[in-house]
Amino acid sequence: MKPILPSIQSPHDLRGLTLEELEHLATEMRRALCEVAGTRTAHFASNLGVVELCIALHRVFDFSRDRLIWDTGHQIYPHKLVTGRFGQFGTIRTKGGLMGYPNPAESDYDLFMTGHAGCSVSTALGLASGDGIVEALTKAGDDRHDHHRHSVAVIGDGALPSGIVFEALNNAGFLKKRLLVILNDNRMSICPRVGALAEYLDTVRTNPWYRGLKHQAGEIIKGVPMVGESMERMLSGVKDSLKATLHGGMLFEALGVRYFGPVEGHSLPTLIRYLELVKDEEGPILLHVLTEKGHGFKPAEADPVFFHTPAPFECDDDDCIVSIKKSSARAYTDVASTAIATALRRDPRVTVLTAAMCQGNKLEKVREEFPEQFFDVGICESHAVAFAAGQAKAGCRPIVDIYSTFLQRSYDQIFQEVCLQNLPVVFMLDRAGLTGPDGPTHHGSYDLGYLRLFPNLAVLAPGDEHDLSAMLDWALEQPGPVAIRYPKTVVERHDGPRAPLEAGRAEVLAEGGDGLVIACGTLVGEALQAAATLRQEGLDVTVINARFVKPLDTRLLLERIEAAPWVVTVEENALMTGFGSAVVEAVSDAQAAAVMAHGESRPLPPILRLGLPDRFVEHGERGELLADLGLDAAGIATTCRRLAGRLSAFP
Ligand SMILES: Cc1ncc(C[n+]2csc(CCOP(=O)(O)OP(=O)(O)O)c2C)c(N)n1
Repeated sequence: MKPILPSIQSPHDLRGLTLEELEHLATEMRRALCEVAGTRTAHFASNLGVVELCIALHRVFDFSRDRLIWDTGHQIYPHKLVTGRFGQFGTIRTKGGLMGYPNPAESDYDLFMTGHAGCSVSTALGLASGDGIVEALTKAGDDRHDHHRHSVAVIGDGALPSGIVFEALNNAGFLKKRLLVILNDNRMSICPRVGALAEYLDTVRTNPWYRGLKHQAGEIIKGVPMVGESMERMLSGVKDSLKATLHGGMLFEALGVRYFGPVEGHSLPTLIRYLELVKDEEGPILLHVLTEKGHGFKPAEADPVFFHTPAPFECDDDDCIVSIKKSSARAYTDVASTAIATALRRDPRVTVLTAAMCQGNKLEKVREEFPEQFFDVGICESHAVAFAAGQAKAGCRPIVDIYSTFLQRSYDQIFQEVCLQNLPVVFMLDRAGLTGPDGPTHHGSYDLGYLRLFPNLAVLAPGDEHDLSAMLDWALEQPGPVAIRYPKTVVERHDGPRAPLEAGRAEVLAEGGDGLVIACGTLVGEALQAAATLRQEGLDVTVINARFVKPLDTRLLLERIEAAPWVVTVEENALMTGFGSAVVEAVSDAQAAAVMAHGESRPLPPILRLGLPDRFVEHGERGELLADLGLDAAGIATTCRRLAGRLSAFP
């Protein structure tokens, strides 16, 4: 058959295709997914699993008007392929290319830029509500609006347990708006799903045709005379048997959301039939679709955890993996997981919590070795933090291991349950800073700002591998909360004598009287490289590894700042509210205090802050992004030369 995918300019082109052609299209889409995943790390198994669902949705609905939200957005690739982006598909997750998540700037078919799980039902319900209001206002005489828009959310069983999903279902059941929630149940989060809801869904899977049987039960009841004890017995018998064998969907029905399914998610005719069936039903509906993560590519079916976002691979004509280009370099995440394992081994009161990121946090070995001290709470970051607070109050020493960007979900629990109580919870913020190809939804750009303002909380950023393990050891000895942030990159170890880690103390790594660079976190390495380049040019700068963002080593920093002709602060965090801001605040406070104490103000050097600008940073390799933002060694050196008035000599 002639290739179909290249001819799909928009989902409207699916309308004219036969079932056989649609099935062929599914095969071509899987091939396109394999080609991309073979060349670069990209979301893969989740996308293979939704190919038929995506085709069926675009066949039955018209999402140029109807609303479609893919929860999280990591399974958006098939949707991109049928919404006019096949030609650019090879650029996905590269700088300047397509995003690996929905992006409204790329297509009107992508409504929200997302990458965090759990919000699809809320936004789809909001769209249904908002569309209802706006349609009522614009309806009079406007025949362009010939049908009410449908609103559809597709959510995985991994994202389903997020608390916000139940907030949305609760609201949907009450509002009774037409809303279709598709539960894409592949029995997997990134790792196998966990939790009581997972067990519930397993029982639902084994109880097919709930709707049909409920209907039958209704028919039986209708045929029984409505009197006497026998009717009561009959009703309670029906109720019990419904409970025993048909309780699939009860959870949703109790919330006022009608449940349909489960249905086979790789059969196009079945999916199309069911979508047609539920399309025009009134009120909120949940259609339970069973899919297989990695479907259609045997290695991914066999190991969906690895193939969630695999390293680039090569396969032969029989789809057998021939080679995998895995990096052997140690990353900060490896160092953190080793340090966590050591802490768990040393003290049985130490626990570690992950919110469905066991694989990303490289905690698989910890999970195996310390099953009693390891907790995967599912994609429920707010719960994770409040749960850790409870454990800490009970006398444990919990470590909350959550990516910087996802910890944003727990803001209020960090404030109330942890900091306000001054409980000894340790936060390990992985992926703090630019995460690279995932882009704006995943960059850990804000944690220094959102953490450093809480009383009681110490905030640390390791300057290298050596710092990270020492910081965890230090944190576990503190009586209050501590946050440690580290990026998604390979580790470095700085040469030369190192100062031992001490509370609130920075360390000087290079000495020079021509200028001062105060670096926070792993950009210390770039700052040291910049200093080495500048030294060759005759410019000697001091480099400080800040280590503590809070409490700041104000004594050392102020002493050095006062002596320096100019100062540069460097961080991989939003400038506003970040580390550099903390330094400037400290300097300003010290100056005001000196004026008040002695009536004199000392002249201070200019302080230039390097960090993330006040805009969302696009996707690209971390190195490319750092270079663009002037945060790599070359960029830091250029800034130093400018401040030193040496730019003309070294352009
Ligand atoms: C708030 C939040 N926490 C964690 C993640 C990381 N994450 C991305 S996809 C995923 C698994 C989602 O599972 P599911 O919803 O079942 O989708 P599937 O990949 O199985 O299709 C997780 C944990 C995230 N994107 N957002």
